[in-house]
Amino acid sequence: MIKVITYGTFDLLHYGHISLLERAKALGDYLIVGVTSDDYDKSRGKINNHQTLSERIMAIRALGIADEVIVEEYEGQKIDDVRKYDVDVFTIGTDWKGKFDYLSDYCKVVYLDRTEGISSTEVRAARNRVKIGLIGESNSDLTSLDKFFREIQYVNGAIAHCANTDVGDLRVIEDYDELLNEVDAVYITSHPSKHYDQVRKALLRNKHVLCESPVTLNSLETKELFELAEKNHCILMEGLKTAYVTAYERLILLAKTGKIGKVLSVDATCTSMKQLASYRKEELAKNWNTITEWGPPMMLPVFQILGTNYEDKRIFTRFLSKEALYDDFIKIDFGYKDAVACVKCAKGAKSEGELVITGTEGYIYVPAPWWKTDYFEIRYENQSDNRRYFYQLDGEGIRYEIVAFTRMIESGKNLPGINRETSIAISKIMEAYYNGDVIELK
Ligand code: C2G
Repeated sequence: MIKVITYGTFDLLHYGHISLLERAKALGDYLIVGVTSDDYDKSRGKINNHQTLSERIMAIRALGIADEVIVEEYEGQKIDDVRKYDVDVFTIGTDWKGKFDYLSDYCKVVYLDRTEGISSTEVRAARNRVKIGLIGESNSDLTSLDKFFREIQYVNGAIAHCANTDVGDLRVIEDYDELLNEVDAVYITSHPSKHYDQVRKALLRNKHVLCESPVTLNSLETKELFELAEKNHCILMEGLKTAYVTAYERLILLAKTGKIGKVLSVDATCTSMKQLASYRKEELAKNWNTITEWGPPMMLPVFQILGTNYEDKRIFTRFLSKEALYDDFIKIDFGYKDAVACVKCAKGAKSEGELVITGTEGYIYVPAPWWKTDYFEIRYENQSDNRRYFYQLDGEGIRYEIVAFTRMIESGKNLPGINRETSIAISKIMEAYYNGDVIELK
C-alpha cells in the first residue's frame, strides 16, 4: 500500500484545495491530510484564518477524499509524521517548490501544480471588509492611532476607511457625525473623558465600537454602554491589546487550571518614563495620566485570574499636578477573601515591568515588558520542574485584537477576550480615582 501525506491550512475550502487533494490521493492508495493548528499558523504569520481548526477539519473530512486527518502543530512535525506513519510520498503545491526537498531522505517528494486564479486570501478578500473609522487626537502623546493604522494592514477582514485627524494617508473627516455616516465601525483612542459620548453616539447609530481601555471613567456609564450595544445588536469591545497576546492568553489559562496550585497573589508592574516635568498644566490635563494609560493593562491579569469581587482596595497616588488630576505614580492594593493583588505603574518613576503570579505550588514569572510578551516561565521549588513557554508575537497583539473584533462583527457574537465584568471593574477603579478615593503620597 502506498501512503501519501499532504499538509495545509485549508481555510474556506475551495476548488484549488480540492483539486490538489484529488491529485494527492491519486499518487497512492491511502491519503493522510495534515491540517495546521491555529497556533502553528499564527507562528508562521497566518493570522487571518476565518475558520477554526475544527471547522477546517470537518470540511476536509466531509470531502471524503482523505483516509485520515491529523493536526500539524509544530515546525519540523513533517519529518516526525513521515516516519511515524511510514509515508511513501509527501506532496504539496508548487508554491512550496524546493522548500521540502529535505524530506526526500525519508520518502518521495512531489510538487503538484497549484490551481491558478483562486486562493483563500482572495476568497476572504471578496467577502465584505469592515470599514473602520479611526478616532483620536493629534495632541495625544500616544501613538495608538498610527500603530492601529499600521496593524490593520495585516488583517484581511477590516480596512481603515477614514480618521478624524491626520493618520497615514487616510481621508480626514473632522465632523464625528459625518464620519459615522461612512463607516461600519469605529476605533476610539481619544482621551478617556471623551469615550462615553463618542461610544454612545456610535452605538446609537448602530456602529460597532472598539474603544481603548478604559471604556469610560464611570462603572455605571460603562455598564449602560454595554447594554446599549446589546440592544442595538452592535459589538462593543474594550481595546486592551494585552488580552490578545497569545503568551498572555496561555499563562492565564495555566494559572486558572491549577498549574501553580492555588493563586494567592498577582503582582503587575509597568513604568514608562515620560518627560512630563516640562508640560504645562493644561497640556497635562489633555494627556492620559498614569492610571488611565497603565492602570487597565495592569489590572487585567488581576481581574482575569482573581475575579472582580475583591473585598477592599487602596489606591496610592502621587500627583504631578493635583489640579489636573495628573498622577505620575500609582499603586493599587486589592484584598480578596483568599488572595491579594498589587498593581504598580508610573510615568514618572522606574521599576521592573514584570508580572508575577504566586501560587501554592509554584509561580508564573513574566519578564518585562510583560504586557507585550512572547515568553514566560513557570517556576517551582525543584528547579528541574521549571518550564519555559514561547509564543509568536506580532504587532504587540494589536493585529490579533483587530482580528477578534472583525470576527465578532461577522459572527454577530459577543465573545471578547475581556468580559463585561472586567471592563466594568476597570471603570470602577477609574471612578474611585476621579472621586478622590485615593491615598495621596506627598
Ligand atoms: N493550493 C493549490 N491551489 C490553490 C491554492 C492552494 O493547489 N489555488 C494548495 C497549496 O499549494 C497547498 C494546499 O492547497 O498544497 C493547502 O494550501 P493552504 O491552505 O494555503 O496551506 P499552506 O499554507 O500552503 O500549507 O504545513 C503547512 C503547509 O506547509 C502549507
